[in-house]
Amino acid sequence: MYTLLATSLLAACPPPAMGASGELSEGLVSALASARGELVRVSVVLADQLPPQELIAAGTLSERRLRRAEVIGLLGTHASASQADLLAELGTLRAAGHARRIVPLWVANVVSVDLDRTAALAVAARPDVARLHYSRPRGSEVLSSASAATPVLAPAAVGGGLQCGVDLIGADDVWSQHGIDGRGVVVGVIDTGLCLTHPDIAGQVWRNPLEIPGNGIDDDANGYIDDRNGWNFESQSNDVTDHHGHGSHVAGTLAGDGTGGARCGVAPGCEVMVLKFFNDLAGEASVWEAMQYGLDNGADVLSASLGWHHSWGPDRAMWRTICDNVTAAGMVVVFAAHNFGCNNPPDDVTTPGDVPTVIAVGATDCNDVKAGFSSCGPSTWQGVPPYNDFPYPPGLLRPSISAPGDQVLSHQGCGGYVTMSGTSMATPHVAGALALMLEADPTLDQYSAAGILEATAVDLGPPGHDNETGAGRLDALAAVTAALANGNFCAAKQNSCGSQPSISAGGQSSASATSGFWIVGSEAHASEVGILAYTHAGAAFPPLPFFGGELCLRFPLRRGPIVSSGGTPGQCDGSLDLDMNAFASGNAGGAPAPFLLAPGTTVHCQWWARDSGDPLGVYLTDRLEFIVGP
Ligand SMILES: [Ca+2]
Ligand SMILES: [Ca+2]
Ligand SMILES: [Ca+2]
Repeated sequence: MYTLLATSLLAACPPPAMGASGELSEGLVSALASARGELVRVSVVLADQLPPQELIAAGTLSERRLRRAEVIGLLGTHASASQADLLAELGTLRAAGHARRIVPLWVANVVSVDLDRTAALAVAARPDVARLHYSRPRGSEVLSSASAATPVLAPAAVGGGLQCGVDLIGADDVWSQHGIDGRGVVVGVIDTGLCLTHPDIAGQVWRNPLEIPGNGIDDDANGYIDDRNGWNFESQSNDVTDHHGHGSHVAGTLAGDGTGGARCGVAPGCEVMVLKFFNDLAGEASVWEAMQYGLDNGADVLSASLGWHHSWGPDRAMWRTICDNVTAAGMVVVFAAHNFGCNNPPDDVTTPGDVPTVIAVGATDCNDVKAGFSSCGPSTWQGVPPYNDFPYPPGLLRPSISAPGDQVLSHQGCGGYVTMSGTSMATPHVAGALALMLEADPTLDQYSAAGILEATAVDLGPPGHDNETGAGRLDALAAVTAALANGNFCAAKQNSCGSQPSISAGGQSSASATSGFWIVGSEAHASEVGILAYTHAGAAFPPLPFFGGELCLRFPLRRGPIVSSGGTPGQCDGSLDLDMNAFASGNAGGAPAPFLLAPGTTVHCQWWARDSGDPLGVYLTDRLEFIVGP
């Protein structure tokens, strides 16, 4: 980094949260130098980013729509207050010819704008600006398809075939066994656009319900005029037509319904929101705005078959902030791991596939062999302020999961089919499976969805989660079956009195409070003891048999302190309770796991307790899930 300014004014300000005031990225310094007065695309990152704790608190709201509205409200209010003065100055610079195309974003506190050198220096001097990043234009290398499309196959040539990837992951079994095809789920696809008239996809294109097309009016007041099916963030228009082919192919794997002969789509009932970020020169900020649009307009899943190699100098911190923010709002975010093989760890997985909250997708073939091009993990965030985590080695395990992505047949443009390879092709298989899962259980939260995907994957390569194929190859049928059972697959064992013990929570989980969050077990046998078992590894599916009951927690397990039930002798009217805030802060005995103090952690727990009237002497409650609050 090249620090441009160190004036006494800046020195008097408190240090901002991210970086030093007025930093120009190295790439921007040289871009401005060679631009000879031309304007270059810049991301102006404001110093005042919303503290993640506030979003995490909103993210603990249990109902998805409430969570989304709350997070959008917090982000929008914060950005509009924080950016007002900067936007006024940019408006003045624009009037003087030093700036154009001002796109303020609220999904994180950042403004995308084209600036010349004069304007860049003026903006960099502002104490409210953390850094200016050069949004270097990239071509099709950001798309994670490894090989060019092979020549078109006539629809007749592909017969009525179910495509091998769709077959292998059991998507067709989901349709036939459960009658689930992704209906009612909106998937935002950030790509090169979509040919809306391909007969296999025409019925699955999302329609903005409140926007009247072609009247020149922003009917739904979302800031975009006539955005009937999505938006083109590169040209800032409603023309989402695909002139490349990549986006149409990806959308076909997600939602193609086989009208033309080949059944390519995993979730042929879902709706595809077309988020076009690409023309010849693609910028990071266009993808950020596309993510913001998806969040604001009701996408349940975001799928993007693209990524920036670290050597291209992406603003990794901003990518992570934005991915974390939309995830806190309840969206499931899926990005390709990209096609850089396994040569340069920890830099083979591109940004934002390297973001911990993102589901990063690697590619396999239809024989469950990892595709050679598929990027291997791990990733590291060491040296990326303000995060500086996941030091390498060992780094962050990547990819999250793999799916068929080698020689995938899907839609060609406006008609027919074509074969393409890449993690680009694997990614929509996962997005489609998520659409199926969200139809199966519309209440499924973003963290559980990711957890179920990984827990139900077919392990490949080295045993367990590895840096080649992640959790293994996607199994859509197993994932949907688990989603259908989510929340009720773990039945409590009946106690010796014939009643059903259960677990519940009261108060507010907090990583900082020293009391006030109780995990309560009911119907406990009198005068017996119980222990709370808990884990941050997620729910076990299928559950493990345990003393006549079901243990529904994935290992490694942790245990709380031993507590006593009270109650009337011989009866099951006792209760077990543990104040988890007190326990986590060290005030309630035992040795709490550090993750209880990490806001945003999803914890699963069950009580097991002595039951002297039971032949096996033990009962287990059902399972409770909570998210650690700030
Ligand atoms: Ca609109
Ligand atoms: Ca309109
Ligand atoms: Ca493995």
